[in-house]
Amino acid sequence: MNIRYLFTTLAGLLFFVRLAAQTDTIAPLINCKTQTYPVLPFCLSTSFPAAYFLDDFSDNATPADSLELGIRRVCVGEGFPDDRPEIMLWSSELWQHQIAEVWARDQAGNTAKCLTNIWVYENTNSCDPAISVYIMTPDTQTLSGANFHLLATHCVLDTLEIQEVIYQDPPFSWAGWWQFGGFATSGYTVTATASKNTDPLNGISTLDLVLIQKHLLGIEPFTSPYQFIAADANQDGNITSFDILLLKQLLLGVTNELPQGRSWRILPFEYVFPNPENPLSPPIPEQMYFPNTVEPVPSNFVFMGVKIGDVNFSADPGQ
Ligand SMILES: [Ca+2]
Ligand SMILES: [Ca+2]
Ligand SMILES: [Ca+2]
Repeated sequence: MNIRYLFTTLAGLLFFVRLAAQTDTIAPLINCKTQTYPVLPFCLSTSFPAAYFLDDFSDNATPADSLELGIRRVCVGEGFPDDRPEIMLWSSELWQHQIAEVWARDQAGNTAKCLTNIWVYENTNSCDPAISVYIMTPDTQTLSGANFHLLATHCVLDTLEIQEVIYQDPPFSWAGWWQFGGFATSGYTVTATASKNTDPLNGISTLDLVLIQKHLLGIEPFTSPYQFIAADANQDGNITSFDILLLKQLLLGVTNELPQGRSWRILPFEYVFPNPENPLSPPIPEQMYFPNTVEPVPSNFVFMGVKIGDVNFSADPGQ
């Protein structure tokens, strides 16, 4: 075989390889691991590269190490996940089932994907619970004995529901946070509410009725938006003499509950009143809502609890 023959053959091969690359219409081959158990070091949220979740991947024209890989959770996007070569797995997802799609793209732009089941794992058995609930009162005390309800829906995974009575220790401190075990929130739409409907008379005295009257007459207007919420006994968004009448009937024992059977109104702690002149308008939100969560994962649910009728915040939050 002479040198010239070898050169011609190589040139011919190169030509065909290049032609094949230019006309490549064949998608990459990609095989996901069916199940993976990525371990979070030191319980910390950690990124994992797409390749971690693959058994193998190849292409007819593009070398494997030049294939572009991407990963994202199911239900949160379409097409190749640009700028997502890794997936962040959160400490709040420990022990929970996630599904992600892993993608490969060759140099001609052909794509393929596969699905992988992920169980986020840790091997020290010492990770703290990742989800916390805290309910504060307007005078920064800790509300105890409220019902916490969390509903998380997903397009593929089962609906998750948590319903618990939360007991917290006063006074206000991190120790007062009520915590429960890991809970997958990524890719879910999450609604969280809290309610407490015991002891409707808690904190209500004739002094509260006098204070509402003085506010109505403009003698001593409320200074806190939570006083407005407390004064609206029938929860209709207005403070009127009818609210005073309802509270008076409760004090006199004519009735033994507040309208809608409620004792406390519990709203997201971070709610900013858009209209300080009238905090009751627009209507106050009474749930925390996170649509199709990807990141950051909601893991701390902080509420403000206002005792209906108690405008000077004298109610016992442990009662
Ligand atoms: Ca190809
Ligand atoms: Ca009212
Ligand atoms: Ca009071």
